[in-house]
Amino acid sequence: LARGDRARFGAYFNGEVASTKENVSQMTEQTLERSDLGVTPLIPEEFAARYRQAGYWIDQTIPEFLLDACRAKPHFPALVALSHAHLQDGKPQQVRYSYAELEAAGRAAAARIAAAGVQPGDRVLLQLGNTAEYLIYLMGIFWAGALPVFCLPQHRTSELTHFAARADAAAHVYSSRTPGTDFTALHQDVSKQLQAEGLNPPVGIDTAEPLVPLSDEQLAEPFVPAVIQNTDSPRASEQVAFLQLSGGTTGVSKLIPRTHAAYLYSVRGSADICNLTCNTTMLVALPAAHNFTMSSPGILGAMCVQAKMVFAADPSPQTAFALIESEGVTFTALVPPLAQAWVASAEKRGVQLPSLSVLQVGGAKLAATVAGKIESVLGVQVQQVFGMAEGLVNYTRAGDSPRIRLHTQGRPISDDDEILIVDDNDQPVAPGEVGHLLTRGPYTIRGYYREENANTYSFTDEGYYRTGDLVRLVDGKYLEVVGRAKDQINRNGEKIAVDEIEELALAHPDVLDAVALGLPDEAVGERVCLVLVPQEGASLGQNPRRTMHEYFTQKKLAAFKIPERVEVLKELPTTNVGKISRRELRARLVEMLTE
Ligand code: AMP
Ligand code: DBH
Repeated sequence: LARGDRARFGAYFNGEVASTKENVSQMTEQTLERSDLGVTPLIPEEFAARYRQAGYWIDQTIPEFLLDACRAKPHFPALVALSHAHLQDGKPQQVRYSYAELEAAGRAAAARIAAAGVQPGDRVLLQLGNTAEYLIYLMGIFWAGALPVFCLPQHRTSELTHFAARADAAAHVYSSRTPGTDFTALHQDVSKQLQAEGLNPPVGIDTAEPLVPLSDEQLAEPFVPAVIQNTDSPRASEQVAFLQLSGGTTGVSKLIPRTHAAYLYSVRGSADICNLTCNTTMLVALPAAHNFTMSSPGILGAMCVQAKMVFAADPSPQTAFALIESEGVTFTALVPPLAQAWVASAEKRGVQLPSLSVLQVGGAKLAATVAGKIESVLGVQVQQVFGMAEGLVNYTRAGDSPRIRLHTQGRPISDDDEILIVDDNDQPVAPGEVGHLLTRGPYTIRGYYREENANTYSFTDEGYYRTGDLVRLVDGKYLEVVGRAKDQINRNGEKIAVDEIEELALAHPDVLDAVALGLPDEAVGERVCLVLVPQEGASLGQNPRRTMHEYFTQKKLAAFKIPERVEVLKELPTTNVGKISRRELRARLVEMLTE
């Protein structure tokens, strides 16, 4: 590793102005003097010392963890998935990898990524569906010493340009065989957009192109993954390992800097709570890049114990039930609307899933009635998972009573996860009362990546993360999520910040005012609804929904964020005299529109 690279990446986290791209456009809106600009800040040493002492943080990086995982039981089955680099009759072929084969493929991917010019410490946009290449290139990025930025396949130019600029991404990993979208064109569009902003575009890496396998001699060579120093911390394991996305409470998704040691603690803790073993067969049906799918216990949890992973190309009951049967799946995870769809489909078709023992549900609130049906209809135990990419993850446990399992969202992984439930003035509410959930602990971040402004209101002075969730304590230790104070729409577990939608809508020449809101929906949890007030004398056409759909598509926004219902009003209803609270207004409109 060249000294210069280290300094270059270090600069992001220390707030110095060092990199070439750093100085240009976009980022100059931020004050670059603050010493905590990057990680803002890392967990303070007094806490870090405690977490090391308790054995939560061990001196292992994710690249080392991945290598150890592959070498612990090399001949065990690791992965069954579709591959875009291996075709059969022109279609993605199902491939199988043992852990040793996974290591070989991951090292070939690392070689390709390095050959593309990616340097240790660089950030790489990873934008793949649930294919074999997702895991192989994820390992490749880590083993090349780079930091993945977990994008979703649904992201388009609008989001990708933002992430690439914010993370100063060196590469964009995608598949040109992703059905329905031309990713080569998308990559070019993002590059063009970045260039127009005076930024360097990332190099494109198309995973549909087969990897050049390493020779036996190459594989026999000792392999040490590159490790990068990107903060002042002397321990590589306490450096930032990757950037995860937040649904965020305001604006476009923020980047979440997670460190190796803290993240791996949450992974080991999760695998343990979920009783994963090398006999577990895990179906990965939710998008692989989600924090839930990656770590709760998800892909990394499975690798932790050398379990077998089966990737579903989509989470539909048709696809998933067939894989559960053919591969003997024992464990899987869904968001509530999908869990409901599985129950309905199993009921209708009389399907039994005898191999499946646990169905995790998380990402949005699960209704107790649906939780009950999961158990009675599917014959599996439900496990509720209430987590966030910022850190804190709660689980119901196998031994919990049905009352706890069906009606609460569980309790934290760690005894050292600190929970505060407070009122609007940050004062603790009485036990059992509803309040805002604040948290800090051994795997919860203390700040977003390069978001100085957002960090001042997303975190308290004592370093607690303001989750934006309204919760209450049950039996002194379980959390029940009763609502949400943050302005966010939760569609199928995908979080959408309302002001990202509102800001874009307001940029439309015929729009005077706009409020985005989530309307309750059976199929996806919540649908994006946009309430518009047109400019005087302007019209939004015969079909405002179509007008806005075309407009948002032209703005190159991920399709899941595009309003599915558009209402036009002469004026917005006022909430009360004085200051208009948009949140209150939203609540009024939701009430009005769901009547
Ligand atoms: P993010 O910060 O984008 O990772 O999204 C995390 C948010 O998803 C949480 O703060 C909750 O609002 C929501 N969430 C996740 N799991 C659950 C759950 N089991 N029940 C209710 N809300 C959930
Ligand atoms: O919604 C989430 O972000 C989430 C849900 C469950 C999460 O990040 C997690 C578990 O780790």
